[in-house]
Amino acid sequence: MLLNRTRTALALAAAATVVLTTVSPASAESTVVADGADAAASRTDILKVRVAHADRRVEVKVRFDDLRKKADASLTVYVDSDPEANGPERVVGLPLFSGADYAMWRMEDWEHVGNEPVTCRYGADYRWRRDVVVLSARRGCFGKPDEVRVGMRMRDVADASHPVTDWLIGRRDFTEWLASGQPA
Ligand SMILES: [Ca+2]
Ligand SMILES: [Ca+2]
Repeated sequence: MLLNRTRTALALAAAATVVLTTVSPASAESTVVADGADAAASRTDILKVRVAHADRRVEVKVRFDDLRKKADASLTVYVDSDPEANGPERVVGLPLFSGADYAMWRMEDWEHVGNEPVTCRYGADYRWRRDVVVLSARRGCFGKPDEVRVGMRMRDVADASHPVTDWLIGRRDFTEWLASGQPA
């Protein structure tokens, strides 16, 4: 009996340590969204997304069903950084195949604005064998906002007569707002 109580106390102590680590004010806020296999007609069905707002950058990790170098699909990632202005302020278009380029643009009211892509530090890492794409952008790309939230849409036109669209969560939906790890 005494032994059991001791074990419980140890377990509680370990749990408390984990909580303290997670709520540290200097840590980045992150969220994971499981989108599920709701676009199974496409190999690039969005399955799971992790967004982290760190002190210097925003990182978006997307896992697909089956990412291949030969495909006819694209991912559009929307980054909302201003709650006062309708829609996302930035959009990144990424090919979901090998050999094409990605680019970041400005957006207002869900419309592209400007004739030139945004010039700032960002990049995409394609992990083909893991079916993962990681988009990473410096916070300066978004004007170093207090909070960001991210939405995205996959579009697959491999079968032109049956295009497949998969929005994360739902059409024009976003993750929760995520504060930066940067102290105010
Ligand atoms: Ca999905
Ligand atoms: Ca906005």
